[in-house]
Amino acid sequence: MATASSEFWNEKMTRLFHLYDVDKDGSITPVDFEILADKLSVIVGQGDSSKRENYASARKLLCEEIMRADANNDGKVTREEWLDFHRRLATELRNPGSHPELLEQLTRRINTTFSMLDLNRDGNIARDEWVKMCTFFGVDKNEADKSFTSIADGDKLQESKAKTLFYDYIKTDDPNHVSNCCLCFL
Ligand SMILES: [Ca+2]
Ligand SMILES: [Ca+2]
Ligand SMILES: [Ca+2]
Repeated sequence: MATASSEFWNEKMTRLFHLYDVDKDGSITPVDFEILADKLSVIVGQGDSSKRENYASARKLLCEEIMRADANNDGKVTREEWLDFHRRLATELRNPGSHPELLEQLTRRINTTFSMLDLNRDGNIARDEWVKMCTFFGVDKNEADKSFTSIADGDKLQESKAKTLFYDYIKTDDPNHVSNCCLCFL
């Protein structure tokens, strides 16, 4: 618990909070997801209807998983609720067993995130998919490219490796951990 609350970890999770608080009103609500989804749909492409449907349901699922952090059920996730929620997730990841339902929830969220990131749905993340999504969330293009090189095997990031990085991102309080480049995806 102490390790999951390190200054670095708090900062990392706060950054993630601000990323989701798209309208910058100080809390995460379903409205933020609407705005985010509208912007993201440009990247995802509106080509065919099955793609659109998949994307819409992924987005709904992700919103549901994130809104679980709303401990007092007032429809808003405050920064405190967000940090509390992720502290519980990190603790469960470090010592699995006490709250298996938390792991199930996080797994659903991570699966959804992966499927949204895998734009062409071929089961792995290509360099251009990674860079596109990173730059969408404001990461410098060269930085994104460099981080991809450090985590991928050549020009592909396999599904299992990507998901391990996502779990590590929530779990680790090590400022030098390779998973820290996943900041935009959870
Ligand atoms: Ca908001
Ligand atoms: Ca709340
Ligand atoms: Ca792909």
